[in-house]
Amino acid sequence: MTHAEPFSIPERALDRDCTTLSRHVLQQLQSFSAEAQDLSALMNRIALAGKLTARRLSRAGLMEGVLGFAGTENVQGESVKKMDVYANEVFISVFKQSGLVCRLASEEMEKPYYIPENCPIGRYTLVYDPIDGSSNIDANLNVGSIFAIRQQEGNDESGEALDLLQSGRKQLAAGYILYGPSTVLVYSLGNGVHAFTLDPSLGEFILWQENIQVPKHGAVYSVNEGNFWQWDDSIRDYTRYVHRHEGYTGRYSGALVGDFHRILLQGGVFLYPGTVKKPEGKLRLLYESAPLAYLIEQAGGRASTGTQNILDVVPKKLHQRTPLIIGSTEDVALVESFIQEGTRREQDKVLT
Ligand code: AHM
Ligand code: MG
Repeated sequence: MTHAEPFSIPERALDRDCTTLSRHVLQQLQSFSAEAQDLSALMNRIALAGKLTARRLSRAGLMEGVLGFAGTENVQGESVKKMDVYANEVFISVFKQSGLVCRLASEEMEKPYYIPENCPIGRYTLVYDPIDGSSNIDANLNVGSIFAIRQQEGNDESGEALDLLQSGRKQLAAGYILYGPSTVLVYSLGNGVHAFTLDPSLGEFILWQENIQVPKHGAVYSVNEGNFWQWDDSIRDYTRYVHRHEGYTGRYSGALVGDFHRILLQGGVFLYPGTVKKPEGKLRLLYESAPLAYLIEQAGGRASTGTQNILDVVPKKLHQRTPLIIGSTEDVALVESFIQEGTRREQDKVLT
């Protein structure tokens, strides 16, 4: 006897198409409370910023003012691309008059941007990197946006946003949007990591994978080996190790979001250690390393500075950089073991 399928294939496809991002957020929070509605609306706004950015990127070569440098430098002395400026403003625009977010802090702004009319009700701060990997834009390669949501604490009358100088454990949610062959949004509200694909014909992010778990180990090591001459001996020793052992493969795209996404799905490790020129590495804690650390922990992986869990690092300033080693537990532990060995050697030298 054959059993009838509970759902026909078209019904299943319809059910899948109806799992939109906003519906998923409400399911995650298991509530229709005002707070849950706010977080759902907030995620929807982030998705809108992602859609606007994806639309502009997809026509980059056909429009004026998309490719190339803006002719300015950001607070960290890096040359700003036109798309950095656009995406930064898109995030601000989507939150104006939303009543949801009081403050936005990004890689492209020295100080947080306030939306005073939202502040009496919108007690959230959005921290974000509008375009991560912007050196890829002019070559039509993948880039991303990274974000985290934090609660605003106190009134911040000084405007210094000192309450943002707390560890990544204070993040209420984090995620990224990857602008690749398709546009993918990955997020967590502290209950697993979930990925959505933008269906351009619907203009909606539709659920693609729920509760993603990173493998304990993967073949990929992802690092800019052009910095070899600038590294500590411990990182050099680690790279020599992977060069000399079977089972490793190098992958580095120049956009953290893309490299992270591959590792989230397939395992492995991404590292951007300190260099001679940038002893704390290149990546910024609040809007690059901490949001991705939140996601990788939710997916069963780890993120480390080499000596400390990224989510435990308390920043001293808004644009603080930190070394980052992130990915599968076993692969992060292997890099850390080389760093510990290096520290032990240094201590031995001091003692002898
Ligand atoms: P950005 O946000 O200004 O683009 O800088 C961050 C990017 C990361 O996406 C990427 O992993 C790294 O910088 C690449 O830097 P490098 O060219 O030094 O390898
Ligand atoms: Mg970045």
